Amino acid sequence: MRKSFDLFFVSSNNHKYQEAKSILDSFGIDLGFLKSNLEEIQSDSLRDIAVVKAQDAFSKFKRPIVIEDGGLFINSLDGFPGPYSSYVFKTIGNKGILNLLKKSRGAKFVSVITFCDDATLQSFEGKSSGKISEIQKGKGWGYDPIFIPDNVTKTFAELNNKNKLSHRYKALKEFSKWYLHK
Ligand code: ITT
Repeated sequence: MRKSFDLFFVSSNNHKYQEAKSILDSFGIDLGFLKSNLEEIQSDSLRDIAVVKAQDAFSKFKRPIVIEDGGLFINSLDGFPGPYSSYVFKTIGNKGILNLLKKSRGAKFVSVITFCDDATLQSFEGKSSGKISEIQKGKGWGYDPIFIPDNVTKTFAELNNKNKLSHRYKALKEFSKWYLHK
């Protein structure tokens, strides 16, 4: 029998879903997956992008959903690629980012999780600060092989506890606190 869920993660990115599911599992929330390419407006604000994505997802599926918009913000590049992370990863990728960086390597990942149902629209944010590595290390998705979070020496791709300290973990933790008491 097919399992039914009260809450769905809508995304084109299965990696993000797997991480969100494992994080929400730890808070006792069961998360289903609806794979979809959502509308992404051009904006400097992750929250504005997330809200439009959430409204698009809710209008498509008419069920309680969460979506995420996030990205990698590199300090010495004034926050680039930020909201354009998805596009930049597909074009210049990690190799291109490493070539752009000469000295200052500080960066942060930001995640905005937005919940939407027929009555509520609510966003939650999580940040993970750290730096960009000299070379790619570990086998992970996206920017994981070049991002070293604060207080550790390994990249996200090399860590086995990324889901306990990531930007996504922090945003989903805030979401869970709210969702479980709503
Ligand atoms: P959806 O919009 O369909 O959910 P997406 O992959 O386009 O999927 P985002 O717009 O949130 O998702 O993209 C941000 C990009 O930033 C993502 O494609 C990755 O390249 C990168 N990224 C975000 N969080 C990451 C993480 O935890 N580890 C590695 N890369 C990450």
